[in-house]
Amino acid sequence: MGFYLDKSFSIDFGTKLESARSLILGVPFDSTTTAIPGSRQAPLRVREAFFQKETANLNLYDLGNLVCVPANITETGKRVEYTLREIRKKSSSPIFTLGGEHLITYWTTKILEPDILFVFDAHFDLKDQVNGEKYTHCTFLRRIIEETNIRIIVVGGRAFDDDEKLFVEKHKEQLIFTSSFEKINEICKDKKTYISVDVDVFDPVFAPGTGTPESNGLDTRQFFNIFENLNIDLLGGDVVEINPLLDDKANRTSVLAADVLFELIKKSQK
Ligand SMILES: [Mn+2]
Repeated sequence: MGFYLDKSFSIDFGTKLESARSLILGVPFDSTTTAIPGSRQAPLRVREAFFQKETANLNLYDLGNLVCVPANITETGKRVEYTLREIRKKSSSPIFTLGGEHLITYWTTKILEPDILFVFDAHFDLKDQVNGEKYTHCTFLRRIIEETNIRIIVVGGRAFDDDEKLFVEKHKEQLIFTSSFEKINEICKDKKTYISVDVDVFDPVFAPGTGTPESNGLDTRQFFNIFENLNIDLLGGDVVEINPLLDDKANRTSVLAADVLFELIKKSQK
């Protein structure tokens, strides 16, 4: 293992892959980004912020960054899938991915095979294609619904077109919109769950550093309140769409993403 992993910017937590209880993987890929690219810079910036967190009581291992192929969706996808399969041979611990763009979730869930995919996102990401391309950060959730039986829970969705709305109407069994943690806990009971957090779920006041911001989003208290009350069995997750090139001087969005990652990892070690 290791051919597609670059350890140059990984954090040394003093642990071993085989014995760690949670794993971190960076996937610096942003080639299908429709508005403003730059999320490939995020794994580095978010790690910088994460390094400041109180991780002493956590048992985690940083795998480094996947070596992506810019502008090559197919090859990058193959590498993500191959690498995750190789990691799985050595560890069954939950894997948390730092994007990069949201298409990454399509690849990671394909290998990790959760029962439930729980998505925080301003966008539905249910478009059929973007200028003819089927696999993009605007279409990934539609592909997952078409290709798998994974049940999807969406929190924070507020940006969509008529076609996406129609798709939602047709897939009400598989695709659930709710922000009630009681309902979410009920759906996730005894199921393997994967949580994907697109930082544009937050209001741009809290997360300005993202490529496709949408006003009227969640505030941090609303988000962490849902999060704290979740009682779920996590097999992995991701934090995506952070664009450090659009962030403020305090790296506000990367700091928030590091906080989200921290909470995900804590939840996986309960
Ligand atoms: Mn989004």
